[in-house]
Formats: sequence, structure tokens, C-alpha cells
Amino acid sequence: MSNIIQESWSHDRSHLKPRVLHIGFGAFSRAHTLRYLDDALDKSGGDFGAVVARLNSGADELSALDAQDHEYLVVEADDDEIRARRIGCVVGTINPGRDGVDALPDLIAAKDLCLVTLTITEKGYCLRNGKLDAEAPAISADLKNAQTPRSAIGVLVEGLRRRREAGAGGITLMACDNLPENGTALREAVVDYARLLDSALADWIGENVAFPSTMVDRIVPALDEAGKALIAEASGSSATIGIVCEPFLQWVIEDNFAGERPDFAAAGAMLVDDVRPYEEMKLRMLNGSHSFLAYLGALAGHETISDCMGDAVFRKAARTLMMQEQAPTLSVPGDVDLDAYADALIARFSNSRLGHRTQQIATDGSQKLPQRLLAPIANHLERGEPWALSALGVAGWMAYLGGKSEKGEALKLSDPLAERLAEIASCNEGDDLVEALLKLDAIFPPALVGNEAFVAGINESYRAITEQGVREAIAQACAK
Ligand code: NAI
Ligand code: CS2
Repeated sequence: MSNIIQESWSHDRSHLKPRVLHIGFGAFSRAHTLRYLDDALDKSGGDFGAVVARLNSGADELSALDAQDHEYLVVEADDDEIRARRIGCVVGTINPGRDGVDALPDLIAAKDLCLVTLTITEKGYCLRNGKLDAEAPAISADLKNAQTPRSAIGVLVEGLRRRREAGAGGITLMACDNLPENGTALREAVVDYARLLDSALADWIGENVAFPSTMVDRIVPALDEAGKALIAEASGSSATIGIVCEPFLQWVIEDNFAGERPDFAAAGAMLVDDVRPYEEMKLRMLNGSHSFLAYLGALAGHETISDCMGDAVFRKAARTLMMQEQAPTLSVPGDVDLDAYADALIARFSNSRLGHRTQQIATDGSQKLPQRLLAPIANHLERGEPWALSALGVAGWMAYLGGKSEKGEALKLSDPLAERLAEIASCNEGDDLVEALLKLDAIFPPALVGNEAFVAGINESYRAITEQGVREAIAQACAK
């Protein structure tokens, strides 16, 4: 039996009102966004209770949370220590299937609501090359039924329409997903969508709604059986709702709000004028390395990120990728030590309590590759610097689409473009496969694909993986 340190909120729950709405109550927000909110209430007070929502699924779990008076447990674990923290900032739940399609837009229109936070995954923003994809099925369906929306963007805009009509004033919509300039991306999606319906509404949003960008960080794997057992052990009940995550957490928020907000700074969040340097550092060094390890690790038969860290070839490659191919593309504030950051990432990746599956991180590659691996490659091509490991990461994604590890295990493909990707992977091999995938301009910017060195580099890496095997290909790329 582990020695689990027990902690709980200390704020007065009876003061809380529905002031914050979180859309996308999945693994991450429980351990990060709401964890910060709970801590902000402890440190600084306020009446900022959160209503948590899921759009399309999860009604049963939300009802179970209602039955537990909205309390849940965050278990922060590494190989040295386990802390179980009870969270008390949630005051309600919404699921449109359970509560009706008006529940979310009506809450967004409520005068007391001052902040909407979102963790709806990269694909939830329905973007194509940084702009709203008006042809995405969820968006085109909502544009035809704007007052009964199902997509996140449709719900937000319908809520803002009602808010404007109610004269309830401005509000802040805060994206907390791993997208570059996520606030700008959310604003583009919301304003573009609104403009297709009503240009006066789009103008009102432009003037009254704030969209701060954020860099969010905490490794929170999907809950597995070991995690459930840990939560049961920490709480004494197998019914307790909870999540397991690493101890580390970080939040950098653009200081751009439309009105009141919880005192996130009191809980340790950094409020800054420009999030981009922090976000690029995290998206490239952490997430870029994660994706590299996910595709190549899964191909080599490694089940988790900590398994990859236990393999000297992968461990060395991750550190080399971070410092030789990702750090040189960054421009960070003077007090940020990238060497120390890389060391900390390797230690975080080595946390064997998390069981963070390579195949989980491998999901939605079409949404992740551009910011994680392709942007730094473009930077290297411009500067004439080496990018062999980044190339191997991209080629690893291509090889992963084949659906089998080197040990013959099935590799799951989960991606909004899955059908198209699987079709390409089943009809092509070798250079033809690479060529067919590079034609997907929703992933690969034409300027990059028009660069001969890029195409040659990806081809060479793909051949290295298929001819020499993943580990040998990595070892050779590290030596370049
Ligand atoms: P999850 O799978 O537990 O939850 C995903 C949430 O997004 C669910 O509430 C789901 O209903 C919603 N969702 C999925 N597709 C959607 C769509 N098309 N439209 C609207 N909502 C949709 O995943 P988790 O771990 O909570 O991660 C969610 C996002 O949070 C990630 O994609 C990432 O951008 C961000 N994040 C996650 C971290 C992690 O370690 N888990 C760390 C940092 C950021
Ligand atoms: C991961 C991230 O699933 C993924 O793609 O790279 O969710 C990662 O765990 C977080 O960004 C860590 O903050």
C-alpha cells in the first residue's frame, strides 16, 4: 500500500456561483484548468464556481459527478510520491444530450458567466490551415441549424448571439488546447463562423469578446485500470471520480480578459503579454518529442513513453532532438534555460506511474504534425541546419499508418483524416506512399512540399525506417 498524501480545497464552496464554463471535461481539464481554478479559490477567494460540460458524450459520468456533489480527485503521482487532492470548484454539469441543446448557449448568455475555457482537442476547432473549415461536416451542419448547434464553435456563437441579445456584456473565451496561438485560432473560428450567419454579430464579438492565448502543460494520460485502482486506493472507494497525472503543471496565459476572472496568478499561472515564446517552446520540445516517441516508439514495440525512456537509443534521441533540432528554432525569454527544460522533460517522460501510451499520443497526427514537427523543419531548411531526427518523426508517422509494429502488433489509427490516411497507406508503399501523403495540403504546407530537400529528407528517413528498422534508423540519425 503506497503512502498517499491527502489534500483538499480550503475555500468555502457555499459562496460559489456558475461563473466559469469549461467545455471538454476530459482527462486534462480535471487535472489542470480546474485544478488551477480550485487553487485560485483557495489562495484568493471569489465566487468563481465552474460548470463542466461535454458536448457529445460522457453524460453518465457527468451524472455520476452530480451524484458526488461535484467533488472529484486528482492524483498527482511520480516514482517518488503520490498526492491525492480533492477538487471542490465544480458546481454543475451540462451535456446537451441530457439537458437539451439550449442549456449551453443559455449559460453562455448568463450575465454572471465571465469565462469559458475549452479543452476540446485540436480537431474540435475545425480549422484548416489556421482558418475555419466551413466545409467540416460539424460546421456545415450547424450553419444550417445555427440555433440548435452541436459543434463547439456553433455552441459558442449561438451562446454569444443570445448574450448580445440579453445585453449581458463581454466575456472571455479561453482556448486551452495544444494549438499554436490558440486564442487567435479560436477567435478566427468563432468570428468566421459568426460572419457566415450575421456580420453584426461578428462585429459585436470582435469588440466585446476576449480570446487570450495560453500555453498549458501537464501530462495527463487517459485513465487506465492502474489509474482507477490508484484513485480507489487514495479515496477508499472504487466509485470516486478522478484522474491521475504527473506532479508538474504549468500555465502561461495572455493577459487579455474581457472582464472579471479568477485569480489564476495566485495559483501559480504566469500572466504575460505574449505567450508565443512559451507556447513554441512547449509545442516543439515537449509535444514534438512526444510525437516523435509516439510513432517511432509504437513501431518499435514500446507501449509507453516511460518504456521509450528505458531504451537508451530513444532516450538519447529525445534529448538530441530537443537540444539540437528544437531548441535552436526557439527564441525564449532570457531567464528560460532550455538545457534545464530538456532535462526536466526527460525526467517527466521517465515517470513510470503514468503509463502514458505511445498509441494515445499517436492519435490525431494530422492535427499535430504541423506545429510539432513541420514548423521547426521549415525553420531548419531556411537556415540550412540539420533536421534528421525531425524527419524521422514525420517518416515515423507515415510508417505508423501501415498499422503494424515491427513486432507485428496492431497499431490503432485514430484521426479525423483516418479514412483517407488508411486508404493511402493501403494502396501505396515506399516512395509512392511518401509522395501520396505529402500531397495532403491540410497537413503539409505547399511551400514545404515544394522544397526538394524536404521531400528528399522525408523519403530518406522513411527508407531508413523500413530498410534498417526503427532503432538503427534513430541511432544513425543521432550520429549525423
Ligand atoms: P480527453 O479525450 O480525455 O478529452 C477530450 C475532450 O474533448 C472530451 O471532453 C471530448 O468530449 C472533447 N472533444 C473531443 N473531440 C471533440 C470535438 N470534435 N468537438 C468538441 N469536443 C470534442 O482528452 P484530454 O486528455 O482531456 O485532452 C484534451 C486536449 O487537452 C488535448 O487534445 C490537448 O489539446 C489538451 N492537452 C492535453 C494534455 C494531456 O496531457 N492530456 C496536456 C496539455 C493539453
Ligand atoms: C501529448 C500531450 O497527447 C499528446 O499529444 O503530447 O497531450 C501532452 O501530454 C501534453 O501536451 C503535456 O502537457
